[in-house]
Amino acid sequence: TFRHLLLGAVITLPPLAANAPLLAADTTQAPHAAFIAKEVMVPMRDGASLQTVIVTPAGQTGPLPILLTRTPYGVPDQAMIDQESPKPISRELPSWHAFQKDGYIMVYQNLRGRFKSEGEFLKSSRYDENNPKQPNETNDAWDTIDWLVKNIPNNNGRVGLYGVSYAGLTSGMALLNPHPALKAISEQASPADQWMNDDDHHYGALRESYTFEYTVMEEADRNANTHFDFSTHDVYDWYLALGPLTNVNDHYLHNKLGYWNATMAHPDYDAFWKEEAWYKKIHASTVPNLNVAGFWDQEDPWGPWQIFRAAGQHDPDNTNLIVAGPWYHGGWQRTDGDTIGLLPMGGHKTGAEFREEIEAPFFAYYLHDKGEKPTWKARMFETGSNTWRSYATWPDAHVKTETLWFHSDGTLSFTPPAKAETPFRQYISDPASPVPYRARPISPTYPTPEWRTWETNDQRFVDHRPDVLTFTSVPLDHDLRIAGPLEAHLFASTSGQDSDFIVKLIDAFPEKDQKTALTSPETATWAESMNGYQLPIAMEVRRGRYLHDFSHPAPLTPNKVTDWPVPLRDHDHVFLKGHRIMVQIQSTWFPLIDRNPQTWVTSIYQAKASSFRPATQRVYASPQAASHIDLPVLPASP
Ligand code: PG9
Repeated sequence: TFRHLLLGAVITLPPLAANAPLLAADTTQAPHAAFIAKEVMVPMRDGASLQTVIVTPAGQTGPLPILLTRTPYGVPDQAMIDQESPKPISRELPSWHAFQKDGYIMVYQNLRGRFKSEGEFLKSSRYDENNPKQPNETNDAWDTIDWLVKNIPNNNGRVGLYGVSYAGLTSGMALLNPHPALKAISEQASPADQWMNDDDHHYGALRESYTFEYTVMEEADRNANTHFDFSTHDVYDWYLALGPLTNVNDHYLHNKLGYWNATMAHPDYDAFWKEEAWYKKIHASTVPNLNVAGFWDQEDPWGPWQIFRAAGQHDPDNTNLIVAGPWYHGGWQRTDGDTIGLLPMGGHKTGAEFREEIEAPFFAYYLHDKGEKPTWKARMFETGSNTWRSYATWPDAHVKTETLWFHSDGTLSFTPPAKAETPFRQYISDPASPVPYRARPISPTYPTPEWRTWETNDQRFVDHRPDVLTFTSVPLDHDLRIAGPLEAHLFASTSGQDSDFIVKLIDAFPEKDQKTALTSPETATWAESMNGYQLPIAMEVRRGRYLHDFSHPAPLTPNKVTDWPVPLRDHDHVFLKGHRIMVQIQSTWFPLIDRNPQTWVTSIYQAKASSFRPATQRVYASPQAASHIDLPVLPASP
């Protein structure tokens, strides 16, 4: 089998997180309703049929709307369904329960090329409106909806489409040519442009560990979610020993996985990646859409904001909405959301509140004519104050930009830097000893739980490394509320001809923080405390070769001070009085981001080991070269 071709290096395990199987027998609680599940093959326009499960409430009396999810990660086949019978089949995700109060016919489908669905797996968000025969997720959604409304007895002619991540992408892509029966969508954590951000790259810097491991997971075996079997407990060691990226194919994949090959063949933002940027084809709100984003989403934190902004170009009926909260990838579906990592949410169950008070009413309004149309544009669970906020516009009209300036003595303040004797701070970045992106040992991406919450990890694990700069403010004398998009501007140089800068904006908790210290210190370990915690609020990487043109990379001039913008996405957070604002700067983030050789090569993916060299990095804080972060500040909460 193909798995053996990978030098016996791959094992199969049940998947977790956003890519978990969609249905599971509900053995944990007494059935509050019984369902009848049936597997069918739904024909697409090119002749391929897709494996689909229809779950209908037993004893359904009147017509019901259909809620559809389209996934690459597996739905149960008829044999599994029969085995579970007569137990009810229940949706594994908690939102199933919120939806059932209103009543839906739930439909789950495997994408083409996955499990029993025919055709080739696309792993693509291409859509050519001039080629109606093209196999793509927009056309497959259209054909599926058309078949469902014509073939499922007792449906009310209205379809909703929703899902997280890949299933968010397949929901969002239906916006490009919606079937007339499609009345509501909830795109949740959908990627929008896999070169610019989200799963596979951030502004052209490769998400090395994610892209490699995900490609193996989805492409090694069409009938399984496959996990690469690392030979080390700490994958940091494995990726370090791997060396240049050419070794992935030379030693492990042997050119067998199409998406990895395509990624290696297209390092720059060329026609291949531009065609994948499907959200750019959206110019108006075509179908009511509830976009959902997590502030600590470790996979697709960027896409929902782009889809929301694209559809917001023309939205006279306020049908294009966004919800964001303190969630890891899919956390709003999988947990109650009373904490993320160690961070408590002030008694709120943010996930349950989202599902019951926002998501279910949204679909009930558009598919059942129940309740009220949402009057807000954006709903955010603001962290720090731990409060749900409704906004009529995003960002709010009262937002004012305040600039946080870096100082060469390692401080941060709202006062611009004065002339200093040494107007910069510097470090040596060595690709042979890269900064880990989370505390070692680093587990594989899937299926371990650590991956989900790493973006909330305490950054003290790298504080004081000689290749990490830390800038810190004095304790705040008032609450500082930020709500909107942030951007850092470094003025920086490298002694190399290419390099990366990573910016982390951090909320540094006080050493003795009564509010958020754990309530039962007798049972907590020393590490399980928010005292002195360095909580990342925003983190991002920017690669030097693409500073001026994403499509045509160019070498940097060694030691020349360069304006280095680093977008830090949208956030809604209060830095509380007594907390300090902190910024960390580093040039490696491994193995999350592939290493930059720091010498000039035409493609980093073809670089030889000898091209990777240390470089001296400088971050400036002078009146002429004043590194800073622009913060969207709102008047303090009432
Ligand atoms: N982040 C995953 C993914 C989505 C779309 C494309 C590729 C990967 C996921 O969780 O589904």
